[in-house]
Amino acid sequence: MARKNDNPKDAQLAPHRMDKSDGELTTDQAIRVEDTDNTLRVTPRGPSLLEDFHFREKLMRFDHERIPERVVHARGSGAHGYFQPYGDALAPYTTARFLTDPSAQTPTFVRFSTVQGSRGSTDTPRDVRGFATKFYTDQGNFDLVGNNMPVFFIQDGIKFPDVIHAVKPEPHHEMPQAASAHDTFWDFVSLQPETMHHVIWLMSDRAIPRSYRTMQGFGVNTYRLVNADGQATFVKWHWTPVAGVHSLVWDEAQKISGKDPDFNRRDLWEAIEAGNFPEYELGVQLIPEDQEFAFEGIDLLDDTKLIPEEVVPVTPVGRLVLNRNPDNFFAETEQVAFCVSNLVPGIDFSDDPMLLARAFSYLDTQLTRLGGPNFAQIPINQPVAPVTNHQQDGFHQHQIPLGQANYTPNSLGGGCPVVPGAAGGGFVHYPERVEGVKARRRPETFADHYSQATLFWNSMSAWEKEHIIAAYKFELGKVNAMHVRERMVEHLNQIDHTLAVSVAAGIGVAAPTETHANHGRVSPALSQASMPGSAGAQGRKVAVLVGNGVLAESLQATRAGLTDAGAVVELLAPVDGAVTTASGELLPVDRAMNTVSSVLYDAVVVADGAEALVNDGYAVHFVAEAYKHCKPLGILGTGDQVVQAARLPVFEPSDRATEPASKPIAAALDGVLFVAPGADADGEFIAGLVDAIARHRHYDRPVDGIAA
Ligand code: HDE
Repeated sequence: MARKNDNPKDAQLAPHRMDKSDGELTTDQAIRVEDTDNTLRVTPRGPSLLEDFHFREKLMRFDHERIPERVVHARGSGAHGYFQPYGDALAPYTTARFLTDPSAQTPTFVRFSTVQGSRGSTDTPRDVRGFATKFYTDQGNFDLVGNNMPVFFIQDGIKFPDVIHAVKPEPHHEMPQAASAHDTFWDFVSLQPETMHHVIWLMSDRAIPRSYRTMQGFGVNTYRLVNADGQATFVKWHWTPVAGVHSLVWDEAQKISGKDPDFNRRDLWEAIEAGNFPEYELGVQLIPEDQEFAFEGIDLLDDTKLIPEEVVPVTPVGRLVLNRNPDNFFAETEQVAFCVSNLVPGIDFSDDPMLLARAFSYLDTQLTRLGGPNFAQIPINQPVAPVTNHQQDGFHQHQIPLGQANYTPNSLGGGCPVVPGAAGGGFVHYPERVEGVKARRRPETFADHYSQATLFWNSMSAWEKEHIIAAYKFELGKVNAMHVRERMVEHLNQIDHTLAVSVAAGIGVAAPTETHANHGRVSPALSQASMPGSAGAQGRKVAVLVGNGVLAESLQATRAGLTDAGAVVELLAPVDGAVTTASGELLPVDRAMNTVSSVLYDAVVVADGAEALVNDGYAVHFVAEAYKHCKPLGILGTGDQVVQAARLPVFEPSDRATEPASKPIAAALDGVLFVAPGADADGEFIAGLVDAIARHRHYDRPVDGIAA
C-alpha cells in the first residue's frame, strides 16, 4: 500500500485520523472512564441510574450510528489513488490542469458500486456497476460519476424515479434484493422502449464483472471541454482497466453471492494490500462542436446511444492508480459525496437532459443523506484547493469563519474574499447560444430505440450471445406476468429475430413470426471477446488442491512459477493445517477446502499424488465446477484421477493424446493443461497456464452437460 500522507489529500486527512493504539478510554467530553462494562445502578440488584452519563452517551451514540443509505448505488467500495496525464495532448481542448500537465499527480478517491441492492447486499448481482471518481485537483474538485456501461436506461431525468422504483425491491413485500429478475422491472422496461439498448448490456456479461479491477468505466453523458480561447469540444469519458475486461459466469455469480457476498470488495481490498494496484487508462472521444450532427442516428445528448469507437476513436490521455485502502469505511467510502456539478474550469456540461437532471439530484440527495448543507467539510469531501466564501451556519458547521463581513461586496472585510473573475481563473460557464420553445417533448432525434441494441447484439461473439440469451431467459423466466414476457419478446424481435426466437423458446412464449430486418452493422470494440486479455496472471487467484501423499516437487515448481507471474496462490486441503507429502514431510496449507469454493478462484491446479482427493466429494466438485465455469485447470500427474472422478468429458488419457486433437476434444481441453505423472512442471507448462489465466475463461468448452 502507498505510504500515508504522500500526497496533498492524504496529508489533509491526517489530522482527522484518531489513533486508538495507545489511548485511554474517555467519553466524548474527554472524561476518563472508570468502567464500561456495568451501568451505574443501585446495588446489588436495583435500577440503573439516569446520572450515568457514560452509559447514556454510549447508547445515544450507538442509537444514531446509521445514516440513510444512498437511494441508488447504496452498496459500494472505495479506494484512494492518483491520476496523472500522459502528456499535454488535451491542452488544445481544455484549461483543466489535471488533464494537461503531465507532472501533475492529482489525488483521487474512487467508489465502485452496484445500483439495485441495499448497503449490505451482495457484490455479484446482475446489475450495472458505478465507477465514481473524485479528483482533488489544484483548481477544485472534479467528480466523474460514471458507470461500467456506456449507455443508460432512460433519456430524460424525469424518468429516473420510475426506472429505479421499478428495479428496486417491489414495494409491497420488499423483494427481491439485489436483482432485476422480477415483474416490476420487466413491466416497466417493456413499456419504455428507450431502455432496450441499456437492458441488452445488462443482460450481457458486463453486468457481472469478475472484479472492479477488470471492468471498464464510462462517463455516459456528453460533456464539453473548453479551452483557453473559450472554444468547446464535446467529450465522452472512458476508463479501461489495465488488467483486462473480464466477467464472471452467471451460475458462478449466484454462488458467490452465498459463498462470499463481499467478493468484489474483498478483491479490491486484498489487491491493494498486496500491492497489485488496480490501474485504469483514461481515454476520451473528442467531437468538435461543428460535428455535433455528423453521426447519423446518434444524438450526442441521448444517453441511450454510444458513439462506436470505430467512428470516433478513444484517445488515451492518462492513468489512474488505486494504491491505498481507506482507513475507515464509514468516514470515507460511506460519506463521500459525488456530484456531477463538481466541475473545474475547462470542463462543462452539454445540454444532455440526463446530465442536467443529475446536476440537481446529487446535491439534493446529499442534503438528506449527510445531514445538512456542510457535507463538503467532511474530510473525504474537502477539496485540497483552498475554500473561502461566505457560506455559513447550518447543521454540522465545522469551520470558524473569522471577521465581521459575511457578504459581497463589503468594505468592512477589506472586500474579501475577492471575486477572482474570469481573469483570475473563475469558472466561466460556456456561453452556449440557445433558443427554442418551452415544451415537455423529446427531440425527434431521440426516437430510435432499437438500432444500437441491434449493433450491440451483432457485435457479440458466439459465447457472448449465448450468455445474453441465457440471461434474458433467466430474468424473464422469473417474471410471473405472461403478458410482460410476451411484450419483451416483441421488443427483442425488433432487435434481432434469432434473439427473440431463442429467448421465447425458453420462457413459454410463442416465437414471433414476423421478422424485422437486422441492419447488420457491427462495432467490434463492444465485444469483450475482442478485447486484449490481461498481460499475465498478475493479481489473479489460483487454488491448488493438495492431499496427503502429494508430490511436493512439481507442486513447488508450479507454485513458484505462478507466484513469480504475480498470481495469488493458495494451497487448499480437506482440512486446515498441513498435509503429509509423499516423502513424509509436512506441507503447510492455506485453507481448508470447505471454507472456500472454486467460484472464489480464477484457476485451479490439482497436485500430483493427490489421489487421496478422489474420494473427497468436495474436491471433485471443486474441479468440476471450475471446469464448468470455463476456468483454466492445471493437472499435475496423477491429479488427473480427481478430474476423471469429476466425470468431465474427454478426460480419458487416450483422448488427451489424440494427435491432432479433434475439434470437440480441442475445445473441451481449451485452457486445460497436463503434466504427465512423475514429470516436472516445466517452464512450458507454467507459461501455458499463465497464458490460460490471462485469457481468463475458455468459453468454447461444451459445459452444458456437466453437473456442478
Ligand atoms: Fe446517478 N445518482 N443518477 N447515475 N449515480 C446517484 O447520488 C441520478 C446516472 C451514478 O458512489 C445518487 O449521492 C439521476 C447515470 C453513480 O456515491 C442520486 C439520474 C450514471 C452513483 C443519483 C442518474 C449514474 C450515483 C444517489 C438520471 C452513470 C454512485 C446517491 C438523470 C453516468 C455515486 C448520490 C457514489 C448516485 C441520481 C443517472 C451514476 C440519487 C437523477 C446516467 C456511480 O443523486
